[in-house]
Amino acid sequence: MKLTDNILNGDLKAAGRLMRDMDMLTPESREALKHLFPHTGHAHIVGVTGSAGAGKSTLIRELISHFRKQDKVLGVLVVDPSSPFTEGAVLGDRIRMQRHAMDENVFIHSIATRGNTGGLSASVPGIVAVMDAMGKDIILIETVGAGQDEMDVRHLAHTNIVVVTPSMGDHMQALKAGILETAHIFALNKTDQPQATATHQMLEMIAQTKSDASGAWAPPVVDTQAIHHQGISELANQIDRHAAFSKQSGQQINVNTHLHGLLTLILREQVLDKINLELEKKQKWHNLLDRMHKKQIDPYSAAEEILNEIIP
Ligand SMILES: Nc1nc2c(ncn2[C@@H]2O[C@H](COP(=O)(O)OP(=O)(O)OP(=O)(O)O)[C@@H](O)[C@H]2O)c(=O)[nH]1
Ligand SMILES: [Mg+2]
Repeated sequence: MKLTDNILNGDLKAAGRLMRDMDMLTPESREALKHLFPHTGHAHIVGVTGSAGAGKSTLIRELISHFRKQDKVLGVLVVDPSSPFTEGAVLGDRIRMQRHAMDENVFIHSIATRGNTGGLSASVPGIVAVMDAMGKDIILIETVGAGQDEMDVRHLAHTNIVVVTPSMGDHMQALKAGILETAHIFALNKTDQPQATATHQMLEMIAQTKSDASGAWAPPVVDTQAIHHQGISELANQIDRHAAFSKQSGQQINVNTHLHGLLTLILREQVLDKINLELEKKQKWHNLLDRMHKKQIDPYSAAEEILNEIIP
């Protein structure tokens, strides 16, 4: 396949085009992915999650500088949150990362979340796979984590960094249940701000309870000041440490979680596509609604009827 050959030979424009096509889930882009999949599996995928403005983009910029010094090639995917507070974040992220915009060893791509399919854009796994097939050593995925959707981008990553700020200390209990659950590394950013020490201690406590539960990996808490270039090597070291840990024999957990996340996202999207196709058959819906109105059928049976047609 010409397109995939071009991508494998380092054609950045072709890669960018395929990633944009994937947003529309064209049949061609699916075919391309089938060809690219055998070439994936090299990259270490790192999720960088945290609330809006926590410093994710600045941290990623600093990490890129760090890893470039080691001659690693990188991919960055910025998943734009649909939150009105962070509108324009893609532009902002590009500006914050622009120091790397001219470096052809750093491939930066941004996408918008698609509201109507319930969270994460289904093109995310595909885009990550393309970057992986391109030969990237590390792929960083920036996303605002709500911690609600279990099919979150974090399930695609081998290593999840949760970025926390000192001011979030007060909300830690609420956070604990969701977003903190999947953390492999905590980056406590903006430690130049008040309450950094208290928040650090709180995170250590959460990390301890987590390590008790799983036994194998205790999430380290790394203090950073992204704008002052502080704590970056320590954060990068912890990423390397966790990468080595998850590659150890018998430690396939993260790899399987990654594949599980990948497959679930694709399946979910394809089923939703089929449901949306069904939704377009207006007459049929009209009939069902009519039958529901007349109490000839209940909504559960109606849903079952539709599902049985989609997945016989
Ligand atoms: N004081 C302080 N400010 C920081 C630090 N790191 C980042 N910032 C600032 O925090 C603001 C948000 O940083 P970003 O890197 O854009 O944060 P983000 O998490 O990517 O934000 P969104 O993508 O909008 O969710 C910017 O004004 C940064 O300059 C830090 O260590 N200390
Ligand atoms: Mg950002």
